[in-house]
Amino acid sequence: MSHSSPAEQSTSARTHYRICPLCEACCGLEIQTRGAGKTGRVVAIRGAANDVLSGGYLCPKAVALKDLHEDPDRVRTPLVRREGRFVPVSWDEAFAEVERRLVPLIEERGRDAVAVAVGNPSAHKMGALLYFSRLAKALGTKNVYSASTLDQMPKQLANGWMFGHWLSMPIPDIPRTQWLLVIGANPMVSNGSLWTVPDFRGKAKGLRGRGGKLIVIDPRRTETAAVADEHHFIRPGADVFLLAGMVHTLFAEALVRPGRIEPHLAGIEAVREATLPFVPERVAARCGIEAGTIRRLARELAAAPKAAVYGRLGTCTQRFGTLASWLIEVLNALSGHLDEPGGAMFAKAAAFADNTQGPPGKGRGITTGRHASRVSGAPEVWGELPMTCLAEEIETPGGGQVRALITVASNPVLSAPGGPRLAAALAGLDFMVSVDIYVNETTRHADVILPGQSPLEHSHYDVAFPQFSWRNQARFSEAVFEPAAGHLPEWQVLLKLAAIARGLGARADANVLDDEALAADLRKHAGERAPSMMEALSPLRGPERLLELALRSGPYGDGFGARPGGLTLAQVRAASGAGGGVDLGELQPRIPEMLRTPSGKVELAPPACLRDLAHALAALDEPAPELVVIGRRDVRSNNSWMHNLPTLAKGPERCTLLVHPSDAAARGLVDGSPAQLAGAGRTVQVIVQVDPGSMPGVVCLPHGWGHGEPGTAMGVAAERPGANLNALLEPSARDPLSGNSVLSGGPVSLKATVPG
Ligand SMILES: Nc1nc2c(c(=O)[nH]1)N[C@H]1C(S)=C(S)[C@@H](COP(=O)(O)OP(=O)(O)OC[C@H]3O[C@@H](n4cnc5c(=O)[nH]c(N)nc54)[C@H](O)[C@@H]3O)O[C@H]1N2
Ligand SMILES: Nc1nc2c(c(=O)[nH]1)N[C@H]1C(S)=C(S)[C@@H](COP(=O)(O)OP(=O)(O)OC[C@H]3O[C@@H](n4cnc5c(=O)[nH]c(N)nc54)[C@H](O)[C@@H]3O)O[C@H]1N2
Ligand code: SF4
Ligand SMILES: [Mo]
Repeated sequence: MSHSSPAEQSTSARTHYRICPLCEACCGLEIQTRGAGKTGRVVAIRGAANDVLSGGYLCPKAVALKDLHEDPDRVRTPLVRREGRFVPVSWDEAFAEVERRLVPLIEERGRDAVAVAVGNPSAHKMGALLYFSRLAKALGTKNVYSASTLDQMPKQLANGWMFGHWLSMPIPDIPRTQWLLVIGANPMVSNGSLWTVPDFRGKAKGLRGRGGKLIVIDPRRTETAAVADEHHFIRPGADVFLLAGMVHTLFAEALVRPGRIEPHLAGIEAVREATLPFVPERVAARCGIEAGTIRRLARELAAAPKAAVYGRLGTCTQRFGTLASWLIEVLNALSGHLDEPGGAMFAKAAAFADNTQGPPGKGRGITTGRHASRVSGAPEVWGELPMTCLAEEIETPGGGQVRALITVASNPVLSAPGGPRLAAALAGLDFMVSVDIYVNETTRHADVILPGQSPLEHSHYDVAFPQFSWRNQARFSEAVFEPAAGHLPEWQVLLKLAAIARGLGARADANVLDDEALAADLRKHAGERAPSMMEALSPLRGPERLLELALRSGPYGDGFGARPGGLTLAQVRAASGAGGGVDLGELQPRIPEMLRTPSGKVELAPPACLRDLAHALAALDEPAPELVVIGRRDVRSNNSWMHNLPTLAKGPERCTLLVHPSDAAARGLVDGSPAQLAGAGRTVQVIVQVDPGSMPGVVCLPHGWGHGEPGTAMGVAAERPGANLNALLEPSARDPLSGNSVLSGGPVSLKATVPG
């Protein structure tokens, strides 16, 4: 294996296996290192060939983990703002500063005066994900915000209503399907979302190789469309009409055949009635898809023995995002493909999945609207308010006004519509804390920055992603490097902040708090068995202890001795340490066992969806703006924070505006033209890239750019700042059911930049 001379083969050369934390594909990596501690270096990063989920696949981002670990701009010590400048301080000083500023603010202004915002990278850090809720609970604030309302809340809400839990997501059983319709997703680039599917390219090739068919619906001829059998442009935001037209066709042409799950479905007749007006001929113009095509897609779906419809970001980030997410699963159910091998199936995760806990087949279901945002009255959804309400909650005086903010791995100044307005609001806060790894567009406004560890410095297990993985599995990653002396893991940082919020003081011991919280949880859920379980878990601490509990009490677990031979953390550790993980097999049918609705049925016709469908019908004939903007992702980028990694930042300019040749010609633009793109009262400078694969009337700019703001410290990113798409999107444009932002189809105008 090693080609180095004996002298170079120091005992410190090692191979580690680590789940990649950079996107939802969760690829297993093989990381070679040399040395330890401060001098520890990553020598090579490859795909782990025997990984049970990803089988050796990786993308260019994984290699940049080395850059991330070594990035000189990554914050490694707590920072406190003194006289306008960040000064490095000890952890004790940083927490003392938080206590000094936060506690009186809560006493004077009340708990809702402190907002908390959590972002995407936390989903890839076991400690951050498992302990964020402890912080939110300790704060006791209504002002909880996250990236979910810039992303997947519509899908969570629709599936929550239909199946009884927020994370019960049907996913295509891609190794067995013969017909796959992908709507508003680009897994060739994103590597899948709410569908953990490393190497989508290989799997799509397999599907087509066995005579199957892949169809893509997208306003851009994407990288995924390029490997598909068919691609249809759709006008941004029109998915609800296409999908309702397909459901209509299934009923009109007597193609509704749910099959095995029929006895478990409620509301079929209500769906039929509600979709009656959505005749394909009536919706075709709004979609930009011919009526004949809409009917044919419905017929092919019904006729295919194994088929699935999958929708993602593009179907969520629109006015009728919840409806689109709902109708996708209605199509799967009515055509007999829901919960069938080769269809849209549910994973069965080894740990942390609510649809494996409690009595099977029935549950409390979900509720929303337990409170509402103060200014816009937006309903709470899964304990959160829409991210785009944060700025107005800071700006608007009155009782409950937000005066302090804690961000955890969140960069809403770039990732949320109305970013520049939010930045101005943040500048006016009384106090702000960021748990983050960079001084960026958002965290530059903080008074205290508490640095997260490098992902190579802590152990990891994916809490969420096995709940939607293409194959059931359990994998654990040990830390690759020891953290620097005294660098607290994020779970301890969050517990310390929680202790301060609860009035226990900055000196509270995170380990003691952790023991207390777990003991209380066990007393509540395990009753008499609590003391013996606590004892059994005692060798572990923090997130690893929660994981051991979840695995052993999970569906494959040893039940703390009740099911000898069942999973324990030690087993998962051992199997993962060798670079494979535990394979738990292909997806299995799970209805009715996985249902957690109060009725014990799949609720095909949630009342709120039926009501909103009437609004969609009323909006069918609204005039279309002349030019709209959509977003895109790039393999070498990830949302807003990986532009500082040299391996990914080099190469061609990535933040370009794709423009159809006819739209470019009409404005006198050519490839490389500088241009002004305006929307929602703001203008940004862009570079035009003429693209015949764009839909006429639709321009496309990636999000997460707009670096180089004063006060940021990301040197590489500032060299090629790019333009902030979210400056041009209207923050009040939301799907009212889920509170999710409309990121797709915002009206814009475009003109050449006049030199001078
Ligand atoms: N217009 C438009 N806007 C979009 C989207 C779109 O498609 N179009 N996509 C949306 C989607 S899907 C999402 S998920 C959001 C993402 O938006 P955010 O949740 O805001 O995530 P990022 O933009 O990736 O910013 C991540 C932040 O976490 C920090 N960070 C990175 N790693 C770590 C770590 O290990 N620990 C800690 N503590 N901090 C870390 C980074 O420095 C950065 O501040 O953007 C959304 N915004
Ligand atoms: N390389 C890379 N990978 C990533 C990320 C990244 O930034 N870079 N981000 C990660 C995150 S946080 C997420 S949430 C996932 C998202 O993963 P995906 O859901 O695959 O999201 P996108 O790649 O943005 O693809 C969305 C598609 O929807 C299309 N679209 C836009 N508007 C509409 C519409 O109205 N209707 C339809 N039908 N389509 C529309 C867009 O053109 C785009 O092709 O990717 C993750 N993976
Ligand atoms: S696709 Fe790339 S970024 Fe995503 S998990 Fe795999 S290696 Fe990491
Ligand atoms: Mo996302």
